[in-house]
Amino acid sequence: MIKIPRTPRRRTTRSALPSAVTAVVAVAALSVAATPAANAASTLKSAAASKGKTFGAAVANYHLGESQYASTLDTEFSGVTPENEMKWDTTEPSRGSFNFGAADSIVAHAQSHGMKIRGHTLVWHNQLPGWVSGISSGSDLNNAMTNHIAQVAGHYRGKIWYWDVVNEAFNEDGSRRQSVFQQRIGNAYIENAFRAAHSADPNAKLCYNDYNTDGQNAKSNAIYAMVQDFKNRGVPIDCVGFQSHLGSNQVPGDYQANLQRFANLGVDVNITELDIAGSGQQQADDYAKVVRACVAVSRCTSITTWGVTDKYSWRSGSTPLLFDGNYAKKQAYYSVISAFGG
Ligand code: G2I
Repeated sequence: MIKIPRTPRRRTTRSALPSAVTAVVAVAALSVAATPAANAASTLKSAAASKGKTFGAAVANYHLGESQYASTLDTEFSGVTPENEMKWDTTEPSRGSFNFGAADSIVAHAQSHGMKIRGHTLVWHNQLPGWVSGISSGSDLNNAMTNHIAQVAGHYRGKIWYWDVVNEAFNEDGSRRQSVFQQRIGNAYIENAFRAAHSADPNAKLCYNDYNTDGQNAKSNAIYAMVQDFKNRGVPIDCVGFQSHLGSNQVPGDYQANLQRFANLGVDVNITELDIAGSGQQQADDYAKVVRACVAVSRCTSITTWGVTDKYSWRSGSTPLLFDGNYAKKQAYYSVISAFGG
């Protein structure tokens, strides 16, 4: 804490101060004037930590060599999600042949900087290699799926905080997406995947992750029913991920209530892929709403933005992140800090 001496009353006192001291006092007084909460949290991760939360970012391994990218990540974020590197097309491009190089690099970077890791994602209809889609028998596909989970989650055993075990398995109307897994294996594929993940890494927390689930609607209701059923039957599920890819001024009014109703089922809730289109005050307000909701829900343990900088966002035209293309902090950055109470 910097103590600011009281303003000297007498001119003689002031001129007696060495000029270096005068300069320090002047700079301190200026910074106090500019930022009233001079000692409050000054990074995303410290602001989140003050409320017991982790603040993460999706990371692409091939950007880690860019110094501004890595230094922004290392300074501001306490969690990491590999953006593509743990997906099936990368980790098992042909059956039984595994490739962990890029994901291992991200994991090593995260571990050396004390960041928590969200594994993403074991079972998804997208970024799926052709050999998986080509399997015609349900039992063979189930074997391929559970083996994939055993190998990938097994490789990272003990290193993953949360795994997105199954991603985007529902349609907007609450019906099951007709993925190859759904078509060949049927409804049971989701619980089979969770059981396989639990065997492979018993200490990782296991999540179901989806988008357009940010308020109460047909899709989030269907997921809610599934989680309730899993908890009743002892299927190992620990968490629900809310991607929260949002448009401008579209945070649902019941965002917090929706997180809370899932938490009340006995699972953690994570905001897993947050990005909000827009700029300026509107974007800042939208981000603040999401952060305040997470702060208000004790089982909301982490917020992850889907990228570090607008420059590399999957929807960079919407400038949806907290750092602009030059890594400058945006208005939304400051509103996130203050929504955490910083
Ligand atoms: O689509 C946004 C996200 C929705 N939820 C699941 C997330 O896993 C998903 O992430 C995005 C990545 O941000 C993109 O980077 O998933 C996309 C694929 O569905 C990723 O895009 C892919 C491109 O389609 C490929 O052409 C490219 O080779 O990224 C690959 C690696 O740069």
